Amino acid sequence: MQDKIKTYLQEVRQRVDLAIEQVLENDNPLIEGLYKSAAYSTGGGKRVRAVFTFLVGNIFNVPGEQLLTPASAIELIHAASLIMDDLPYMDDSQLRRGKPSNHVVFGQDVALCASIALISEAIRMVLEEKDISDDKRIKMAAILTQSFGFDGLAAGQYVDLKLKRKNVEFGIIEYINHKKTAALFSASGQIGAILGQANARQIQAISDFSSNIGFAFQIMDDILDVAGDVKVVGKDLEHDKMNFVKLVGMEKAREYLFDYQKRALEALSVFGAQADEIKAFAEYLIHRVR
Ligand code: GRG
Repeated sequence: MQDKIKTYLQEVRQRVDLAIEQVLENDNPLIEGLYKSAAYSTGGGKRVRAVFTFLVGNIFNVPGEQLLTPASAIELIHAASLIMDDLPYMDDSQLRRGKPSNHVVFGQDVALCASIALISEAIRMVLEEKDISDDKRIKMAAILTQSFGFDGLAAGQYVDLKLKRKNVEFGIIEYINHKKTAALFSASGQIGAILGQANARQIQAISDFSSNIGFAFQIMDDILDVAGDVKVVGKDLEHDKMNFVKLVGMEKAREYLFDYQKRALEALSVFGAQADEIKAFAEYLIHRVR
């Protein structure tokens, strides 16, 4: 099953990479630099959020053509957040996806403009997708916008940046991980569920899976931050502001990782064998090396 999921990841990655390349085609020489900066940071990701949208959509037999645009939009938002996260007044990271961070190459001013343009493009492409009904497009746009604002990335990043290092409560860590990382996973899953016209019970199951696996994904990110190989991980290590491993130790962090994975898998029980691919995906996420 792991080989199958890795092949599927590769397949979706290729489709999403192509869709993003097409959406970032530009014919205005005046803003060529802006597009170059945006394109620079949209390439090279694992595309796990897009794949999750596809996997949820597959449970409900949603055609791939309907999933491609929203899945690509999620990846644009994710790329925008990485550009911002690397800025000197945020995480101050020089390396991302194995190459110099966006602001190192294009400057902070351009990096910020590219990031904003990518978020804008993500919402535009979902709202203008012709093959999806108005109702679903509006719901998806609402989910996407919620994922990066006061209830998502920006909120998580704010608390992470302003967190006092000492006496960190677990509730605060939970908040940061849920908003900074799980929020985009949740949006990815919910979009697949909306396109599949899932019922309330199924939406709840996807939401529970997403928040738990998103949390586990962040713990794994923190583990790689401490114990990964910079050449493989492709970003500055020992750099993240709040690190779960530094806080609870490696052994306990691994316990939490498997505990969140278990909770995520339990949430999928309503789907029976239809969720086997998502289960394999969860396994991949927590055993990844980058
Ligand atoms: C976008 C409006 C807006 C706000 C951004 C900067 C910020 C606010 C939030 C930071 C969010 C952030 C970077 C969280 C880290 C999540 C994470 C674990 C990223 C790594 O994801 P991977 O491993 O990366 O999927 P690739 O490179 O494979 O895509």
